[in-house]
Amino acid sequence: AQLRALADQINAAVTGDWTAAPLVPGASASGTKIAVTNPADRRQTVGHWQAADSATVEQALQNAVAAQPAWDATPAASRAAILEHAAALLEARMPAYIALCTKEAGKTIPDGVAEVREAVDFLRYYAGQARKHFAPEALPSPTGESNTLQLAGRGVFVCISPWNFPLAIFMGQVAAALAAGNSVIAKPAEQTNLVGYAAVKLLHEAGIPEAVLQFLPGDGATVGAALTRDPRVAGVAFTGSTDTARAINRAMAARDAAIGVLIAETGGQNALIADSSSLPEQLVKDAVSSAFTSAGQRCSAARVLFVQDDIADKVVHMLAGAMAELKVGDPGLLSTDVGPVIDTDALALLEDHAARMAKEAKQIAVATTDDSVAHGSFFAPRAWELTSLSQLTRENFGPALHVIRWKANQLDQVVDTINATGFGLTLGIHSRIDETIDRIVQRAKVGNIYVNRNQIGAVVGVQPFGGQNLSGTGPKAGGPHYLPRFATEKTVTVNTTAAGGNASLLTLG
Ligand code: UN1
Repeated sequence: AQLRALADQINAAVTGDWTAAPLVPGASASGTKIAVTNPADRRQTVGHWQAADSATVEQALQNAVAAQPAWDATPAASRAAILEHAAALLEARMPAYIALCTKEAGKTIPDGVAEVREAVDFLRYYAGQARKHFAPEALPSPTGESNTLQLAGRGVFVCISPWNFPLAIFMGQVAAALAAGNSVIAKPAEQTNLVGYAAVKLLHEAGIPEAVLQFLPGDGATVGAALTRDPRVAGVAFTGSTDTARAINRAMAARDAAIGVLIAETGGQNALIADSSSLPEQLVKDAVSSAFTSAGQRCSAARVLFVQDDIADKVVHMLAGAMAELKVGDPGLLSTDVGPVIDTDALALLEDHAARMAKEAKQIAVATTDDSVAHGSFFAPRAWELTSLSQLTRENFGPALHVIRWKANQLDQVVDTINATGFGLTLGIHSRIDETIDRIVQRAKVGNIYVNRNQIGAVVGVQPFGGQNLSGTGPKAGGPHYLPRFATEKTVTVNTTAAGGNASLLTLG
């Protein structure tokens, strides 16, 4: 009932025409307005956005450089208080932000609730982290001197965010960079400019100065590339594809400037390993949740279920049954389990994959859809049975699950095959044998391991999230090492003797 009341509020919040434009003090508005359509029904215009041109990018960089020292000099506790104020504002306005996530990104209402919740959690978590890490740390101080280690902002940080968590990950990156004393230029994914714009407006209202946090919507080639190759940028936080992370890394390395820092969270080819001791009902429930929640558009989502052959027939049968129950359709309806994929390009890639699977694999199930999906970018959840992981040549970012059987003596080989993809983000394990669980945990080269539960939905501060190798650079978002990576360290040594000179004129070593 509570959720229904919220759904009513959310639908009531969906009015008017949202517009997202660059937020750059001193830049003149220019550029054509581009329509934003609803992924669930492409005939509906949700709002408009305006891309930043190169003069606006240049203005943003100048502003960011000029504004950073004063922001860095603001006590960390004051910066934290502003972020906490933003968290409170966001909590108070949840329905409108959920509505935006639903209309622009096709999020279901439960996903929208989780999205806003996670954004609030990130704001509070990094505020707390700033208070903790920015307190100067006393170091061993021999007689006559005092040594401290202090953190400071690196300078200008660029945050490039994904469309799949347009509010939560956007807010997380920006909050960490701001908390650490950087000025920030935020570039949202092109598919979710409206959500990004609304997030930045909220942070300004909470007290972040407009030149300290600027908003630059635009395409990767114009805006993203111009920012990442600019020597004035000290660091980049990026979440998205591995290929784009590589391009950013190359652009930063080619600059005639100080070596910048790249914090990247990228893709996965996430597996779920189930042995014959696992409980089939629980396994299927968790596999369905991990593979199809958010229409499979989470980098944490399960893509491959490795199931031991003794229970495989039963599990495949139950999986088909569970998938037949999935409701695919309007994300604004509380009864919907699976909404649309983000856009027609994403849909085309998935349809391409389905066409290839039709030739190379055995289809286990396809969820049913009705006429309500005719005008949106919907892909009915599907599962196929493969003979080898090598049949998957890329991350299929959507509701597509693949099943592979394994035999009792092949456990290490299964883990090695998963490691050999080079990705290392999430791994699910379903087993009731402690030795088996320990063996997999020890051998797997992945960032987040989930045992006997679903493998999505890492909670900020509770399950720090992020992968290895092709899946990202670390440190983990929502973990204790993330914020310090946005900062630089200063060791300050002060001579505390009254005379002012060195305590001893003879220095040893
Ligand atoms: C992503 O999809 O980019 O664990 C990250 C989860 C989310 C993070 C997903 N908290 O599913």
